[in-house]
Amino acid sequence: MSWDITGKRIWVAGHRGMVGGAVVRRLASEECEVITAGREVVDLTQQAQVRDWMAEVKPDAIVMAAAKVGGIMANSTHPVDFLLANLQIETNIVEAAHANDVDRFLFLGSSCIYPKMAPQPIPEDSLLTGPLEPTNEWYAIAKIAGIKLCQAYRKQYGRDWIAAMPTNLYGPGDNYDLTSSHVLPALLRKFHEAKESGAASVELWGSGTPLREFLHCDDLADALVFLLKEYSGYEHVNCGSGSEVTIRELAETIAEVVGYEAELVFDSTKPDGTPRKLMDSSTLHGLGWNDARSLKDGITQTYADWQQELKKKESMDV
Ligand code: GFB
Repeated sequence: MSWDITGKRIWVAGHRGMVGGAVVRRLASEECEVITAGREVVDLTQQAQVRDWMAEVKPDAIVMAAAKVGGIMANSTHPVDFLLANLQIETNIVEAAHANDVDRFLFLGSSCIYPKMAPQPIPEDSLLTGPLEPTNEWYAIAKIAGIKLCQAYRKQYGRDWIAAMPTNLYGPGDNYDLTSSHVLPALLRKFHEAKESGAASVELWGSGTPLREFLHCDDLADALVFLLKEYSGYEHVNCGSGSEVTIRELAETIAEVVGYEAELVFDSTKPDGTPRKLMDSSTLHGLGWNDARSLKDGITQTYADWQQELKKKESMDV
């Protein structure tokens, strides 16, 4: 199938986030109209506001990059926030999308939807075949519900809505708060600050042995626009880079990019989470997309982007 994006009005829900921002950047090179709306315009956790806004704007398509997201610590310490807010956002949007006859809807989940001990690389059909990882089961359940909502609307109303499952993401616009962020931005910041202060060591959480797959958000955005145009199917589609590193190896790569060698100190009181979650992205590759940049290149570009952001903030603070 091919969905013609030309002239279409596409709402990027969550445009201020890392993924939403990447999708807006990617759509700039398409012949379409990009619609965005900040929280001050429509609070996506409020059903009435979403209904009214969608009835007024009537987008042709929605890329669902709005979510309550966070790293392992934020997820495991705020279960209500991650389950409730994400359920509210997705149910409000899909219900209003159906009421306003939105043609294409691309739901975004996460690789944490899969069982903790899923076969690796993780195929899409291992969903719901085993217990989830406890640190992020709340977010995972909300995202699984989103996949099921897309399938339910396809089954009951014939909606050509699809779902994509990204792996761990990083890139411009990421969250660098050390308690709520994901590991890659956290380590970039820790090594950057260690270099500035001359600290002898950098503290990491857990054992350093878990394996993680990473994808730059701009590569994800390119894959998402590809799927929006080319994919129509009941099953969700994994979107990964196909390569994984241990957290220790990630730290060593980040040390190299930042240009600062420090002793790695592992805090074993912090959780490791899922030991491994490399996804099988052969469905996506079979459809025709396989264009992820190398982790080293992605981290190098991300560090340069972040340093620019820091300089801009410093100049504004003066
Ligand atoms: O990226 P992260 O927070 O989330 O942690 P997950 C990945 C691994 O990095 C864990 C270790 O084993 C952490 O213990 N780690 C080491 C650190 N040092 C740090 C640090 O300073 N900060 C952080 N954050 N981690 C997330 C889910 O799981 O994956 C989300 O919680 C989402 O819901 C995301 O699904 C894709 O990769 O473990």
